[in-house]
Amino acid sequence: MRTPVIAGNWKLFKNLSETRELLQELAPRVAGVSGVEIIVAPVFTALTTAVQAAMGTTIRVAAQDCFWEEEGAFTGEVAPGLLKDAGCSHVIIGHSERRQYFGETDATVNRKIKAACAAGLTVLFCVGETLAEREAGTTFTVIETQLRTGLAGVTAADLQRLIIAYEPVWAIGTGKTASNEQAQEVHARIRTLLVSLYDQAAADALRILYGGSVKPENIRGLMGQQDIDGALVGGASLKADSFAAIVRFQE
Ligand code: G2H
Repeated sequence: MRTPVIAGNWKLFKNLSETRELLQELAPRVAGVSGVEIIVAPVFTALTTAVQAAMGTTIRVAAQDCFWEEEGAFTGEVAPGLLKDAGCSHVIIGHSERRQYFGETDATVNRKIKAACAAGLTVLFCVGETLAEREAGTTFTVIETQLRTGLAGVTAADLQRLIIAYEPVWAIGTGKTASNEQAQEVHARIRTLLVSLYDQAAADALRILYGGSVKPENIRGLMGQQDIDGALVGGASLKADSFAAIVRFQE
């Protein structure tokens, strides 16, 4: 009942010609796939190139971050409305790399989510625990805080513009994937929390993606879990063959 989402986070890779090339390679490989939402998130400078290259395909374009104000003296920032204007439909907010290297906090994530929803973007809201937090047994408390703070003031109507991505930090770019069961356990806990924050229907409708070393080899097992509704893919989204194989997980 929840349409799966496969999103490629290209991080700081691919210039303009590489962006065009990757989308040209990807488009025929995913043409004809139905019932899966396909998203790619290139760097800011390549967003309009990606939007143009994806025209006429079912591939949608996301930014990797945004600011919470629409305009003003904020040197270096990009407003959600400008992303919409550039043709983006989605934006990733709260990725662990932003939290780890760029001072992103649950409070700034919250402001960004509300601004992005107000601008009409769909948000891929990332949460996840570090290895130290998992080993200390605080995985769920960390994720609960990220969710409660990140979603503060986010209305039930806004929630329809949200996709959550659970990305255990220890599984990102490390080649270590959470086991299907480890991921499912957290996804189920996230959905239960959403029931208490909103209601059962809203929680049932919301897509929760898994992210962290997703590859063609592990996507089927992950997608076989009841509460895993898709994937946020980093490394394996940088090659058309591997990303297309992930998109085509049902075949
Ligand atoms: C997690 C993921 C994409 P990777 O950051 O968001 O990257 O698949 O390379 O672990």
